[in-house]
Order: sequence, then C-alpha cells, then structure tokens
Amino acid sequence: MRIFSGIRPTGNIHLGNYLGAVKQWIALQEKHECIFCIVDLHAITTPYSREEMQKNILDAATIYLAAGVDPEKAIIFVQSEIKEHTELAWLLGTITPMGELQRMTQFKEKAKKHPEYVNAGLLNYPILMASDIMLYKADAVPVGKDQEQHVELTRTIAKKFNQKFGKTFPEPEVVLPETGAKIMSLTNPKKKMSKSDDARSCIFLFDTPEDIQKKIMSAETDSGKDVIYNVTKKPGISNLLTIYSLVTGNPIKEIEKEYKGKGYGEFKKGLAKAVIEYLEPFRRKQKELTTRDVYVKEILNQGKMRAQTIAQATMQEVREEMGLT
Ligand code: AQP
Repeated sequence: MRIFSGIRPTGNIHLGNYLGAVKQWIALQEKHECIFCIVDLHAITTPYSREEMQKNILDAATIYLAAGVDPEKAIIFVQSEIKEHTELAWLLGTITPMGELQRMTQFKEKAKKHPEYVNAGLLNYPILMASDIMLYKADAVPVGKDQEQHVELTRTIAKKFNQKFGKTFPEPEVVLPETGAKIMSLTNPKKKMSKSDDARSCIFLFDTPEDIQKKIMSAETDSGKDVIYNVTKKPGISNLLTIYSLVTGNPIKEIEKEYKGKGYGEFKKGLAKAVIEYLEPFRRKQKELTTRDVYVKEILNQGKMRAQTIAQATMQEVREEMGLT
C-alpha cells in the first residue's frame, strides 16, 4: 500500500495532531511506502506570517523527525516545491462540483473563524488535498476525524476521474485511529484541540513539563467528582481519560478504577505526570535536531527528488488522458 498524509506548517503540533495523525504514520511506515508532506500551500489559506513561513516549514520537518518519522523509510518533502500539486489541483477542479466544496464542514468552520479571510483557496482546499493524495496514487490516508470528509471527497473525485478518463487512480481509504481520532480542547471539550486556538487549550508536543502541568491542572472539567468516561455528561473528563489511556496504554476502565473515589485533582496530577513522561523523548530529540538545520534541509531535498519522480510520472499520464498533450 502507498500512504500519503500531511500537516500544515502553522506552528507547533499538538497532542491531537500527534495522536490523530502522526502516531499512525510511525506505525504505518514500518510496513508501507509512506509519503509525508509539509503542506505549506494549505497553510496560506488562513492568516499566516510571511516572515515565519520558512522557519515553520523547517520546524515542521523537525517535528516529523522528532516524533519518529524515519527518512530512510518515508519520503518527507515540502508541497510547494513540487509544482505538480497545483497543476493537478487545477485539473481536478474542473470535475469537482461547487456544491461539494460549499458543504465541507472545515470550510464553514474556518470561514466562520476568519470572516475577513474567506478566500477561494480556502474553498478549494479539498481539491488541493485530493491532488496531494492522487498525485502519488495513494491507497490510504491516515488523518484525524476532522479530515475524514476531505478524504471522502477525494474518493468521489478519483471515481469521477476514472469514469471520465479511464482507470487511473485508486479510491483512497481514510485511516482513523481507533481512539484519539478527535482530541478535544482542554478549555472547551466540546471543540477539537486546534493549534490556532488559545495556547492553554492545547498540549504541544514540546511544551515544558511546567506548562503541561499548568494546562492539565486548569483543564475544564465537569460537574461531580467521579472520574467516569461519559462523553455526553462528562466531556472534559472523558477527553482527559482518552489522553491518559493513549499515553499510558492502559484501558480507560482500569484508569477509572485507579481513581475511584480520589476526585478530579488527583486524576489530573496523575495525567500530567503521564503526559510529561510520554513527551520527554520528543523534547529531547527536538532539542538535538534544532542544532542540525543542514541535516533537516538535506532530508527535505532528498524527499523532494523522490516525490518529484512519482509526481511527474502521474502528471504525464493525466495530461495524456485529459487530452492535454
Ligand atoms: N484535535 C485533533 N484530534 C485528532 N486529530 C487532529 N488533527 C488536527 N486536530 C486534531 C489531525 O492532525 C493532522 C494535521 O492537522 P493540520 O495541521 O492539517 O490541520 P489543522 O486543521 O491545521 O490542525 P489544527 O490544529 O486544527 O490547526 P488550525 O487551528 O490551524 O486549524 C490532520 O490529520 C488532522 O486530522
């Protein structure tokens, strides 16, 4: 199987990005051909800093490596360096119905969040994402729940292309983690954890132990004091239980038993300790990598060359099929 996935270089990555997407990448790279992209062209569809973009791209690559992506096993590259992404996106745009784009939840949410920044790129985001995936003829796309709808649209576009121009693309499957597909915000557990929200709502992969402790101890909890998993009645505690279970590997039922009668305070202290321990190796690796810019750039360069070979071959085929050569 060929796997494709990406993250926007919009700053630090949080536990939701890691548990929803990157953790799956690390497991998948052991058995499959993996392509992981730093999707800078997606990052510019929402407000961003031009001055910080190159630093954010390098940081994203460092994050991938620190989190365990192995450049010997996976291709890591920057989206805008392969021009075929935008070329294929244009072509796919001509077979994508407008209505499909307008009904995308992420478009509606992001348009609401940045009403001053509702641009055509934001509407077309899912076409560019379809192009990212289809350019490499990926069979599967490991993402968090919020991206599921975009992968479904990619399937629709691939199917349409195959019907119209002849079988060319696989219809890619979405790969969601069994737990952790949607980690919720610490300050509002009814919303997903999001990097562009208040920093207190996210645990970033490289937060200091002090910050992690502070954020978890002040995380929003629910009425009552029993540590019980119940998403409707206790969304805050349920989210924290999910995180606890994912970072320790202990089933939620066991954690509930461990904290029976001990209250939220004790539970949060235990969770903070577990998260700090879990993230310690990431912090160490990131520190080491930040002094090795040249090495990280070389990995991106190698990745670009490997990705380009695949992308150019696909585009050649697509142009012919669409009658463009
Ligand atoms: N809360 C989450 N729980 C599980 N998975 C998540 N993902 C995002 N948030 C959660 C998954 O992380 C991958 C990369 O996300 P992205 O950077 O492409 O998406 P994003 O929308 O930029 O992420 P954020 O944190 O929500 O940022 P902003 O605030 O900028 O929109 C994807 O696979 C995504 O599913």
